[in-house]
Amino acid sequence: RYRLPRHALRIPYTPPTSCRHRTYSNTSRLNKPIQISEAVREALVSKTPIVALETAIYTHGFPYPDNVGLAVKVEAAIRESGAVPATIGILDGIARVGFSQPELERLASTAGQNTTIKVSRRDLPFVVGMRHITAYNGGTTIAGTMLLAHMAGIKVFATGGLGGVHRGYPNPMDVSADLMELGRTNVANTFEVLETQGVFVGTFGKAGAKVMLPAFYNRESNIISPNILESPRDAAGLTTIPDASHTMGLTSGQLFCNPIPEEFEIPAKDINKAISEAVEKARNKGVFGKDQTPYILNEIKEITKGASLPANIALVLSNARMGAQVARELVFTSP
Ligand code: PSU
Ligand code: MN
Repeated sequence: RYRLPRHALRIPYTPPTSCRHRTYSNTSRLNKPIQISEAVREALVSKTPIVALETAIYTHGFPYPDNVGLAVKVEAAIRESGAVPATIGILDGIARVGFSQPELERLASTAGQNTTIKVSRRDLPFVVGMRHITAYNGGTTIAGTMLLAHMAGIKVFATGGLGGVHRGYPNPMDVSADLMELGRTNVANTFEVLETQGVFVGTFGKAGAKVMLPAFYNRESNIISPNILESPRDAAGLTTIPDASHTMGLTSGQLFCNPIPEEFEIPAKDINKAISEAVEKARNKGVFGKDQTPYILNEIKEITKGASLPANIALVLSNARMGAQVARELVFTSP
């Protein structure tokens, strides 16, 4: 198979016609590695509230075709809440900030293909650098998405599940890059699952009440939330800190936790049993690293006979709406 010499990546070069169809993607080598959609650009320029969204949840966290439906619904929820969605992911080897609906449907429908990669911080240079050779598609994880959102100047990001410290740590020593990214990139987030350090963490709830950090499929974990946010405005007030903290040299993110809507909660004893079984099965099968969460999510779906999906959808939509409200407050309160 023809391979492009490494140095050729740096100079304009058109391959001979004879090998073009076999070895080159239809993506021009002169295409910019990062592209921001017209809608997101306009929103940035006009200071319209924007919410960034990840795509690994579609390519690696949800089965097809539910993932396509979810992708479309999440964007709609953000628009209905008065903000502009900026879905972030890799399409044909290009890091995209903002997708059209057909593009979004196309990316989600490539879930499961071996040229569709789960893209965290470490994978970005690979998928983007290889774009002249192989047109990879990719769902960006929270870490990958935060990095690109920050680059584009987007301050609020909504999602479902944050990567964490896998059970059994330090054996295996598997800690998601999501947690490291929150430590160094100042983008605000609404999430569910949570193990973190060095980052502001607050949970939406009533001041004075005992507010627990939410678990994923149910509203309460057994950890008390270090802070309470009474409203999206509280969260926005905190998010303006990045501007101040920038001058102080602080570049960390903030994590705003939003418990799953009550009516979609799965009782802790049921879901914890499913999670333990799924984790156990992953371990026995030797599934590790980036494959672990997708495998476990799929097992939980099987064990709960599909009941985990509506819960997951509900919490993501609820977070999207909350993210939009925070982004709106941020626009109103920012200088
Ligand atoms: N948890 C979920 N659903 C998901 C993910 C986590 O309930 O889709 C995805 C997110 O994209 C998250 C990523 O950023 O998994 C974390 O993967 P890793 O542990 O490989 O960093
Ligand atoms: Mn992980």
